[in-house]
Amino acid sequence: MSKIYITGHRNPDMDSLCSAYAYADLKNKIDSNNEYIAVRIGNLTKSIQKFFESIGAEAPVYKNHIYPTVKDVILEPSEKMDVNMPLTTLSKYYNEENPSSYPIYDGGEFVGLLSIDNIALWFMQNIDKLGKIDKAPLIKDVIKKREERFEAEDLFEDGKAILTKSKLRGYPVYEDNKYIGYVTRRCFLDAPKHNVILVDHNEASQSIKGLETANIVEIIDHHRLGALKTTLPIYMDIEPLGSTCTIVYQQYLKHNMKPNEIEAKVLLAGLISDTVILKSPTTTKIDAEAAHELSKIAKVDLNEFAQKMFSSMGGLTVDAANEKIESDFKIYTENGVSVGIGQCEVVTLRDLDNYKEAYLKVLDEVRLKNSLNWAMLMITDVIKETSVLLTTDFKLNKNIQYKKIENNVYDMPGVLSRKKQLLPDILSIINQ
Ligand SMILES: [Mn+2]
Repeated sequence: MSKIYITGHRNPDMDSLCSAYAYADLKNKIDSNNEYIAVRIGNLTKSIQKFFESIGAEAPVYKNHIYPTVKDVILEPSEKMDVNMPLTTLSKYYNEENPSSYPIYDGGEFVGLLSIDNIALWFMQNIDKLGKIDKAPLIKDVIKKREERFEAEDLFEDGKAILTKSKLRGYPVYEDNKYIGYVTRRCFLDAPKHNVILVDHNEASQSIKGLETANIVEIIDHHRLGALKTTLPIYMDIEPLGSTCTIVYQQYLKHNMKPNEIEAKVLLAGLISDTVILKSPTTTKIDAEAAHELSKIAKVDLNEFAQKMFSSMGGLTVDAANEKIESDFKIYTENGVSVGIGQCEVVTLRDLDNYKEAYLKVLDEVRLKNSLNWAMLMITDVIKETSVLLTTDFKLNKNIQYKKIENNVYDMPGVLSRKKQLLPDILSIINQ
């Protein structure tokens, strides 16, 4: 059974988290040959984590990268060899497997790798000293303990480079200070590939680190198609709908599966988050129908559930400025100008004055940190269906068409979508 990771984009939003969660559930139900694991490739705000808990679900687990690691190629023989056994016990294995190293135990505890070099050296030295050898030595007389080791999460390429240069033929591998197996040079002939399904994105630049070393097996998305090459034909479901969760719900229907109550809540959360309670211009009839069917399955009132979700996400506090700006921050480069646009949702903009100054300051720090020319934050009031835009100082600010409230603060009545409304406006300013 192989593992297949399902991930949304970097700086995951609700749609990315929820579609990965629900699609992994569906795939695990319809395909028992593989194990599907929903992951996220960015931080989770505490409020999102709490929201998942409140609906009885567990948010996808964090995964740093998808590069192959040393752990992916470890060996471990089925039979344990003890230091007190005669060396000749191993002859069968050397005859059949020709291992360059062999793990040795002492009463069940791993002690080290016995290498073919240890054995050769022992015989040469003893013949030299004694002239002949009457009796087979015990393994403990021959083995030489070494300090060198790999950690399970060491990258495959790093392990390969180290072992290629090393005098040693094999290294033991440890995880959490516990021996889990060993590797020899032979383990590094071919790099293993992890399998991954991309949801809510399809561009490598927005995806998990190490994607180029992995097999992309499926893409489920509702964004523009970016350039991505695969070696094999893959399954794709890319539709211009309001949320990836809508597409995942349709996948359930295609497979004659009905989401359970928790899955329906998760799908609904992603759907209403991406479509701002079905009000964003990205919303289609299919999204609205899916939302109503899902709220029936989840036994919730759509609007009540949405209010509860958005208010549990919390307002914008000064302390949380970094977290709020960076949790959904997308970087675009156009015509030599790099611009980062964050988006957050609130249930009211009445308290804007309380945190505006602090957010403008942190926004500029985020811009510097990412070496950007320009950074902005779109704060959307999901109840009143309006947004406010904060920007850093930049020469193109003067070309922004939205109504200026004050320096670097703009009113965007009715603007709810970064992708369909704000971004095209900003790109056209850059291209002017
Ligand atoms: Mn989405």
